[in-house]
Amino acid sequence: ELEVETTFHWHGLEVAGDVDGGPHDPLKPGEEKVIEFKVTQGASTLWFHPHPEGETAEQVYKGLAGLIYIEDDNSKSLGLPDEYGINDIPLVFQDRIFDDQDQLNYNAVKNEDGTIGDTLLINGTLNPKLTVNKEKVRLRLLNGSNARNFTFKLNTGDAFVQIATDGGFLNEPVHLTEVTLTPSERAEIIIDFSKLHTESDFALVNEDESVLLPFEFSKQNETISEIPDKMNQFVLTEEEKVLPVTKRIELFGMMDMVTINGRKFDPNRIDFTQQQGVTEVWEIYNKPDMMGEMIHPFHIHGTQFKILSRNGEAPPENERGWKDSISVNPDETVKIAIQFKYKGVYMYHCHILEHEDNGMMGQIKVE
Ligand SMILES: [Cu+2]
Repeated sequence: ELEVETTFHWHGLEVAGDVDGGPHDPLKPGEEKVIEFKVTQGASTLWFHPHPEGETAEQVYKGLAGLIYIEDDNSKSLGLPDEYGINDIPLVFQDRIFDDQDQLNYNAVKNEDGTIGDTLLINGTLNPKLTVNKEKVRLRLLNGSNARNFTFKLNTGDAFVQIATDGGFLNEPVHLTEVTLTPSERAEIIIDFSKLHTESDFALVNEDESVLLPFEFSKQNETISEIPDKMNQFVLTEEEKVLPVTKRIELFGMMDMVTINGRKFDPNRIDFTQQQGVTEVWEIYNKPDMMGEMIHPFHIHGTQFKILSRNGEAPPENERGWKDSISVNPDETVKIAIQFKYKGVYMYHCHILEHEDNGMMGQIKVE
């Protein structure tokens, strides 16, 4: 019922290009469409948002985004906290600016380098808080912001456990005191509220200690859940480790001067091709600009990939799992092993949404 064109993109789903909801598949005002696909990947927390050419940032900013849960036999048998809203909590983090009429006015606050808000919404809620039992609680974190990065940590400095990346469970739980998510990245974490050193003023905070989500405790009965030692069978094969680089991606620029491999998006140009089911190694480089430098979160449609290295080093433990988006730091080179299960034309792009809209995007045809 929108007055503008939109598309339905399933971020992280492995589906054929013709149902992926890229800018080639607009739905016009008043049109209806049935989009069908079969889910053929493992348990994970994915999301959906529109992807119309040049208009993605505004539509996401105004609220068109949500989570998708995939469950499977493995996720149901692990014994992880899984009571929705009780000890399995979806948390979508988005920053916004409200005008003096308390409205979202995207065009008044739009920044070509990524719109940053002064007000945090979690699941669309202002001043949120979360009431939990003193038990293990699973938080499914999505950075759904247009451009802001978040570093999640506890104000007490306590550790927590990361159990899943963008595309599924890690093999083993990873103990951390903070986790950074750039736009579109997800992490599932478990906080053990029965082992805390404090009773009050407990909160999830950002890198600068600003409160993101305060916790309160209820007096209900807790569930005893364990975090298993082994959760998945993610493998980096010997073959994948020695494959030559066959595709190079260079991210460059700021504001509306952003490019990939020196070019802006052209819907009529296919930038790369790859064979269905064949693994290739891509090298992604964030080339610093004389004017400045910034992290670009890089996303590829229609697949989940594996990080081989960051600047030649093995990725951190909490990135040794399926990914569909990666933060690429200035002057950093990231190598990934990637294959596509299905055919079609897919986008790859910077997930700072204004950079995407400004043409920091390319197309790969899988044949
Ligand atoms: Cu960017």
